[in-house]
Parts: sequence; C-alpha cells; structure tokens
Amino acid sequence: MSSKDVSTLNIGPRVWRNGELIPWNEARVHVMTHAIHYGSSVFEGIRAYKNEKGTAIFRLEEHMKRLINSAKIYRMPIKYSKEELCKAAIETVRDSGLEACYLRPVVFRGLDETKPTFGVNPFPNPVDTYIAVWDWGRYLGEEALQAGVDVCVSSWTRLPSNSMPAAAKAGANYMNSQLIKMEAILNGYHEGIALDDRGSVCEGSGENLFAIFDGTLTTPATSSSILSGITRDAVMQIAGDLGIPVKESSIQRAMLYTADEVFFTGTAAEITPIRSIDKITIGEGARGPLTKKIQDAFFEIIGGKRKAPRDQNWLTYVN
Ligand code: PPE
Repeated sequence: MSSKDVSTLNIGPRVWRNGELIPWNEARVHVMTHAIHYGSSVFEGIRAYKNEKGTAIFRLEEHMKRLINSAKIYRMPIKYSKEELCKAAIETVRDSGLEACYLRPVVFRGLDETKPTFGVNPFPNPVDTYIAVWDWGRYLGEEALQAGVDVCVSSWTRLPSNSMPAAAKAGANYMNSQLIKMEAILNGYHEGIALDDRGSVCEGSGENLFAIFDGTLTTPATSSSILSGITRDAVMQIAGDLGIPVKESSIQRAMLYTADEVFFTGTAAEITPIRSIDKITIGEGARGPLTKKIQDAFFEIIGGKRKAPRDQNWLTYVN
C-alpha cells in the first residue's frame, strides 16, 4: 500500500515509533512478538476534533497519564515521559494532515530480532511505543448519537479486577470485550452491556455506562471492574456544572430497564444514547432530554464554544 492509498483511506501516512515518524507500511512487527502470543500490550484511544480554532486533541494529558499507569501496572517501562508522549501525539496528528482523527498510542512487549526470547516471562522483551492516527467516524453507527442504539445485557461477565485489572487499558482485556461485542452483533444488537462478577451493571465492550433515575445521573463506581473512562469523568463534571446530581453506585441489571434514560460514554462512542435494552424500551425509546443537554455541552466544549468545568484546559491544539 503506498502512502497515497493510505491517505485515501484517511489513515495518517506515518506512524510514530519509539521517537520517530516512520511510513505506515513500515510499522510492522514480527510474528514472534510477545504481545501477539500473550496479549502484553496497553493502549489508549484519543480523539482530535476540528473546531473554528483548528484541530484540538481532547484531554490529551489525561489519556497519556492513563497510558503510563496502564504500563506501570504491567511493569512495562515506557521510555517516554507524559510530556514526550503528548508531544509525539501532537506531531503525529499534525503530520497526518487530518483535521479530525482518532489516535491510538500502543505500548507493548516486542521482540529483539537479533536476540529473540520466547515464553510468558515478559521481562526479557523490549517495550515498544507506537502512535497511529486515522479518521474514525461514529463508533456505533452514523445515526447513533441522535437516535440511540439497541443493546443487550451480555451473557459474558466483565473481568474481575483481581484477575485482569480493568484499571489498566490492556489489549488482553479486549478478548473479554470481543466476546461481549460478537455476541451482541450476532444477536442483532449494536452493543452489549456486561455485568461484573457480583452481578451488578459494569460497562459496555468499549464504553462506560450512565443511567438517569428521577433526574439523577448514576454510574457504576470504579470498584465495579470498569475502566475509569476519561469521557465518563468529563460527563460527571459537565453534569455537575449543569446542576444535574451525579451518583456513583452499583446498579442492578433490572434497574436499567426502568431508567428514564441510559447512555454510553467513550472516546470512540462519545455520548451515545441507548434506546432499548434486551428489547425493553428505555424512556421514550429515543435520546432523552438530559442526555441531549449533556451531549450538547460536551460537543460545545469540544467545539471551543464553551469552557470546560472549572476552567480546565481540555483541548490541545496541534496547529
Ligand atoms: N470502557 C472500556 C472497556 C473501553 O474500552 C472504553 C474506551 C471506555 C470504557 C471509555 O473510556 P474513555 O475513552 O476514556 O472515555 N474504549 C476505547 C476503544 C474502543 C475500540 O473499539 O477500540 C475508545 O473509546 O477509544
């Protein structure tokens, strides 16, 4: 694939690898790479949006901090500081020429081809850091942000945090996510909601979850094997600003069916309303009023038209 073909697919023509930008075609790994066999990778998903002032990366520092923490949990030494990773992300987006894109930093146990080592023990394997960017549209379909999605409660349980810590955004966690996602798709749903090992509502295969009961926004706590989502945090803060009460608490599966509104949050999914769960209509079966209010404020912040809560700087311009 030439760089030209890559750009027609709206993929950044160069990938950042261990400190330098290399052509997309050269960003390859050997089949005996540790991460392929044992799932030893941690990653991030970040979005850059175009607004009137240029292209802005949303909550870049928070994402890079989580990446570093994910690597720390798995004892992977990243050679780069948070500041260096942020700089690399900015450079990769700028280089891509894309006005809006999704960024995928990934850190994994690689292979030193001149001195190969195999086996579960990851310590002898080098740690590689890459950042790729591409134009990623609506995660759960073009209509999803407005019309909402149909979801099911998965028959798969989310990973107990004493087995696979949800706090780390590790590639291996996404084998569980794939089981949830495939089951949902094959049964005709957009997405699945997993329960945790105690049977409480946890999260989607790649999204956090919020339910609204009598005007209060409720979301499972981080003790519930969820990834501590950056969009989740943004939504909680925005709701606070809008005067909507927010509560972190466990949610029983059955309570979900009776919620006034339910929505997913995530970098890829943004704020996606859920219109039915297990074929039970949620609220009016469409995006609810509080979901819209929060969604509007979220996109106004991203669009540079509204200040982030407490005057935080959530936008890093690349130009
Ligand atoms: N839970 C999970 C399991 C998850 O994967 C994500 C993000 C979230 C919650 C929300 O986190 P945050 O993006 O910080 O608000 N999932 C990423 C990967 C999706 C993919 O298919 O790949 C994402 O949204 O970028």
